[in-house]
Amino acid sequence: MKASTLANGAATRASGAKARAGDRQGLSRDDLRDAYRTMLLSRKIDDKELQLRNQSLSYFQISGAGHEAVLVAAGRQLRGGYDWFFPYYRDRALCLALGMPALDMLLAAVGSKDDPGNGGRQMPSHWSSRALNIPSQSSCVATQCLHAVGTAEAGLLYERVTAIPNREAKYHSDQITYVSIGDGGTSEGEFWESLNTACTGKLPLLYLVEDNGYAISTPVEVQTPGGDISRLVESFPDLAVYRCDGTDYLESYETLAEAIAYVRSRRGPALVHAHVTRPYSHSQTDDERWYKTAEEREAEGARDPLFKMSRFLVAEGLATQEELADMLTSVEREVNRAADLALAAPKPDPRTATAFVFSPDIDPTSGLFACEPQPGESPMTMVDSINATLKDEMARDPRIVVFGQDVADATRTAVLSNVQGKGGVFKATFGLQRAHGNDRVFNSPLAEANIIGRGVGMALRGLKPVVEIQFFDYIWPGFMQIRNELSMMRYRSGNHWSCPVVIRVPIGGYLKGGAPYHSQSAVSIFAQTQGLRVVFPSNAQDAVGLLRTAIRCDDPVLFCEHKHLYRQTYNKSPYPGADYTLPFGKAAVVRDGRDVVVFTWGALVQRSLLAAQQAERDGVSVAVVDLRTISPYDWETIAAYTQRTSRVIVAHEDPLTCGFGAEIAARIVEELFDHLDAPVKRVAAADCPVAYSPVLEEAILPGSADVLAAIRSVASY
Ligand SMILES: Cc1ncc(C[n+]2csc(CCOP(=O)(O)OP(=O)(O)O)c2C)c(N)n1
Ligand SMILES: [Mg+2]
Repeated sequence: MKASTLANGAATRASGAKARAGDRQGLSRDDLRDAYRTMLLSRKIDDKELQLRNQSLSYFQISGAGHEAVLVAAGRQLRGGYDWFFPYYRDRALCLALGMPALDMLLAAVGSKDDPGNGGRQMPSHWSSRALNIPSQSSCVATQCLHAVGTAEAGLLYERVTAIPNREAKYHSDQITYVSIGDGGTSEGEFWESLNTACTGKLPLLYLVEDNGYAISTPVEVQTPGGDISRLVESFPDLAVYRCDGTDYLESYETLAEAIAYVRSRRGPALVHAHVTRPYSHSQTDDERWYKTAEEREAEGARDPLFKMSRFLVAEGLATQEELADMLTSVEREVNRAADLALAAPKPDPRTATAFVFSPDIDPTSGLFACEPQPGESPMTMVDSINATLKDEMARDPRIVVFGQDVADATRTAVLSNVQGKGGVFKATFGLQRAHGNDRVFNSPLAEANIIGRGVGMALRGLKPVVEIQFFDYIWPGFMQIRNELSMMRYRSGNHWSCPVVIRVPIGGYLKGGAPYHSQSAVSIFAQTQGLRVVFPSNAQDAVGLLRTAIRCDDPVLFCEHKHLYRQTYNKSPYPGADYTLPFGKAAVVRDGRDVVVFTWGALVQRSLLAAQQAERDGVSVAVVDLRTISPYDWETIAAYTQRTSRVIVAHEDPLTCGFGAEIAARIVEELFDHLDAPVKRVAAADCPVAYSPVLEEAILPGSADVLAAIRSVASY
């Protein structure tokens, strides 16, 4: 019996369909036997991987055992290479049903270079296939939900932004995005952040919650109040919620058919809550007997999807015991053959270990990005220059989308003709929505992971998100997405996938009243994030050139915009033209000198210049070098000026300890010790947060007096 209710306008279905005799959802004998064979194949690959693991021929195993029925039911109704997929690590059976060969899975298990998804870089069962539209999966539970939102939105954007070249080839009007997650994973904020946007945007997104009752050893009642995730999400508007016994193939098939039809017809997102089992413990390092009783395990065993399906096939006269035994033999033969091939396949060349941290195709440090400015008439502030650059780039490339908190002129477009418009708390995005429309410039919810995770999903499908995080101080909820997804995608997939998102972020102090949560600077944390470019302009012209390079290059970029520098007069410059770019990793010698060099960036550039002018009056000739980008940084110029002056200062706004100055100083000492006449000196913020009172702020943040003191100290050493 099937119950159907309405909650907040959303169809909420508690599917109670059972595999009834004669009720086969229109599935033929061959359909059902094929489905069973795929379930069996999934289980036997798990068994083979466990064997390889025990023989130390593979290095990690996590099984899809117990989840096979609902996943084959999904995989046989979704379309690989047509729909988009963000599968959980248990989704082996889904991937097989979509068409992923057993060999590909085993190549991943043995860490072969021929692993076509991840090139031997990511763990097995972390699915990836360009042909099937499965972007490489990380190991973080729940981050994928936001990527799924982004790819679902990307389809709608390709549909609506008619200026995108060749857009018809990039979407289908009935295409859907599938994302799956475990009961434990639904506790993560990113799951809920994704539901918000899936529902507000009525996105064509299908969630499958594979509820096996445990997250490693932690039972579902710890994760979910009431222990029932579908009950919790029933109140989300436009979300169709379904439940099924995910160990029952026919019931799963019927439920997914309804959910998929709902999503394909663009009525909104759907969530299927499937109850499954997990007979092989969490992974090969876990033993569920440590926390499950024998009775519980026995009851689970009776619900094993393979056991149930084989019994059904025989009971219905769809297969004989002998035929099932033959099927098992043929599956085992297929798996053994694939394993032999995988074991014989080449391993990665150790010399490739550091390849693909960044794009091998577009090098933002190259001369291609060097050009002469074509200065306009009047000087512009840094924030206006950023605004003009965004406008020009959006006009040039219709794939660019801009979103973040308060970046739109007005979300409610009806009011646009009566109001001035917001355009960002610093007005960096002012007028972009008016100029380029609300499909391309829009406000996000107040959720930083949502912004970056959606950007990842859109970029995976070839859009160019240029997102804003309102304040650097609040970037941290998005740090998981930056560190583990954005910056890792290309590397972990062996260059099969990339997500070159630009994150613009107002940063820094000197605001008189910014306090601990509007003054932070901690670029070294991002410089330590491999795969991410970190850019930090100090003046209007550089901001234009570096932002344009950030947008046109193929790597993820953290673009730091110093709030205090947004509207100074000393760093204004005429707009250098709609094609002005600056290569990354090329410092600017903003002041030449012979005796001492200050390597710096951001707000410390001007402070160092003032200190250098003062030192000059004392007879010390000081060079000031603005690094402009931190990752990559310009070692060539650092080395040249270290050799030229032999007395080095690194000045920055990050706190002293573990600031990027430590890295530069260490490298100078390591490689250029013989050229030094004095210890390398660092000028930095005190090792404490930035306090509210201007008196305290001044004591904490480095100023020109601090730089001058350092100059005097190294000059007289
Ligand atoms: C963000 C994050 N935290 C912790 C982990 C470690 N971890 C891996 S799987 C797992 C349990 C997940 O449980 P569930 O979502 O129910 O999926 P299941 O393994 O039961 O299928 C944990 C805690 C992780 N991978 N990601
Ligand atoms: Mg679980």
